[in-house]
Amino acid sequence: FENSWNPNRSHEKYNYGWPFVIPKISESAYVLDVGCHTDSAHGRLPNNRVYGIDPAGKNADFVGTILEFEHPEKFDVAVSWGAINFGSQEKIDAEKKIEPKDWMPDGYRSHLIRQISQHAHSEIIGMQPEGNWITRAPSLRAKMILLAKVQDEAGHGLYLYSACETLGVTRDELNKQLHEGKAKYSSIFNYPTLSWADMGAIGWLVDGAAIVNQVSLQKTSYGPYSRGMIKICKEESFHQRQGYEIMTEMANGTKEQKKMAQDALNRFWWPSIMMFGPHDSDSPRTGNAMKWKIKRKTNDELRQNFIDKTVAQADLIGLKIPDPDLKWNEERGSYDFGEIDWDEFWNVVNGDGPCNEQRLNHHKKAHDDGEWVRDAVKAYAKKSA
Ligand code: FAQ
Repeated sequence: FENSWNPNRSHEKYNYGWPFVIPKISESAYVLDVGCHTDSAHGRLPNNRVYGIDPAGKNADFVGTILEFEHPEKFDVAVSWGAINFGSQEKIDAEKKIEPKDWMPDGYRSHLIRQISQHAHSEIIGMQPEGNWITRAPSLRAKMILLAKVQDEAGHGLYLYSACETLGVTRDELNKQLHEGKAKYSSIFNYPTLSWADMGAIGWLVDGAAIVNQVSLQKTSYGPYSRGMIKICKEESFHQRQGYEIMTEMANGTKEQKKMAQDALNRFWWPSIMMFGPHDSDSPRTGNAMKWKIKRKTNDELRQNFIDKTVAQADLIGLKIPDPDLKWNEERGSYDFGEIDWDEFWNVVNGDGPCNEQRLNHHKKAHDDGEWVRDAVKAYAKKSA
């Protein structure tokens, strides 16, 4: 508590900092200062009767928590200015979560808005490649599972948009950024899904990669993002298994089915390992992200972790990872792997992937087609207010 106090706080920055609140307090008011610490509001309200309480306040009128506090008189006003002091680097270092109303550096806020919104857009755009196969699933069981999975992705998008909105940005603004090409979404969703085996490859590899990344994000320093990740990871594990089940069945099926499974692995392997982003040495965002504990592992650490896990899974079902340089490195205790085609990665990130245009147009159309629903909801809310 004492260690995370930020002495350089600036009340001027906040709507409820004392320079804005004090003029609103009448001089005849009896004021309770909750969390007065060592400098209660006495000095700032020289004409008022002020009573300060604080469990750690050596000079408080009452040393203890508000739950223990009893007082014979009634107060006219209660002020509490303590909470805004805890959004410091020390707090992050101490692994305490930053919550929406805490003070945070502008850079931390905008970094989070960027990352969380791009993550949300990925979940939503990510519904399209799999949505493509719902009507063509090979059995009712497969159709129900795929439908549930795609629906889960919509839910993930919504948790993430909500987490992002706690940072002071609106959903409309986020959609606008996506439609104008200012916000990115994961490169992986710009590849086409050509066969049913691609549903297996996406669940196994894409959700598998997403889990590796998101498990580490469960420990991210921003509370709402971290809590969202915990729930999302539970669902992603099911997604990864449904994909691996499809791959296992196809790999053990007819010759043609095994060929389809191998072809899906061949097409999705490299884009999946690109999902983790550029090498650390070429990743401009990693420095701040690690300092602020937004990211808990770097792009290369996560990529390596994913590859090390996945190779054995491919072996188990008799499929071959399409990388001639993939080799166990005894010394590192990890797999060495071949060079990623970074030209392809940046082309896709910058809008020139096989399906970028199609994905974005589809999103815009769905958004426009849904306008009447948003209007109806607003009209109903107005009527019932
Ligand atoms: N695609 O400096 P860095 C899912 C951009 S999982 C597109 O390394 P950072 C589940 C990056 O934004 C997929 N752009 O950046 C699912 C930055 O551009 P900016 C979503 C990429 O942020 C499964 C620039 O390159 N998961 O959806 C990519 O430190 C199946 C420089 O890069 C997340 O978003 C890329 N692959 O690291 C759904 C996880 N990589 O913004 C449906 C959260 C990099 O400066 C079906 N995000 N860029 O203009 C993260 O962990 C990070 O943001 C990274 C990138 C690792 C993606």
